[in-house]
Amino acid sequence: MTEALIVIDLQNDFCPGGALAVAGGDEIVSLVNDMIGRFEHVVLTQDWHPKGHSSFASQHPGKNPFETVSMPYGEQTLWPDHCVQGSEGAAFHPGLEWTKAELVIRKGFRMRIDSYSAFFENDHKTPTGLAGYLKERGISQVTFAGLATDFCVAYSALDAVRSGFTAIVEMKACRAIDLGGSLAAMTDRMKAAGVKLA
Ligand code: VGL
Ligand code: ZN
Repeated sequence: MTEALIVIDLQNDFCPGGALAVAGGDEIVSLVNDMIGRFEHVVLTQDWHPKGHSSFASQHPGKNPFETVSMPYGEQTLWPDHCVQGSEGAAFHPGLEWTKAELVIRKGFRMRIDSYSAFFENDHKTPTGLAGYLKERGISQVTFAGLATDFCVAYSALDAVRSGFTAIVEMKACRAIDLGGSLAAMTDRMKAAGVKLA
């Protein structure tokens, strides 16, 4: 069995002081660095939106961040402008030891669709290419850490199982946004799908 660590969106905008700060987001950096040291294969994801992305509340007159809109692919939560391509907010946390990463997979770069999962965009159909990459390399088990537990980590773990991988989430190396009970709801969904919560 070959395994990989997938570090989700450990970027400035998701850490305290950032545009979409996750409480305690920066607290996981040293734990994640330890994990990077232990794993042979490391993949990072980077939320990477063009300016004016359709997931930004600023693009929906009358709407505020954390409200939802109906998109052709389903309901979409609206966010403050964050992780704009090339910005400081989109950069990895300065303490993250990212040099060992074999792949950085960027997501959310299509204007009209968001992508929480590292595997599929929010239509749950358009692949990012990550499953093919891992399979071609013989990787069958993936462990997740990063931000946010209840959005990009959870959707990635669910899609990993759906794509045929064994998926583990290292909960202490994740932090949640927790919007309207989303942490409990997504934790239940992960358990029901067979994601292992470590
Ligand atoms: C994320 C909301 C919007 C995440 C990304 O990384 O969990 N959440 N974009
Ligand atoms: Zn985003």
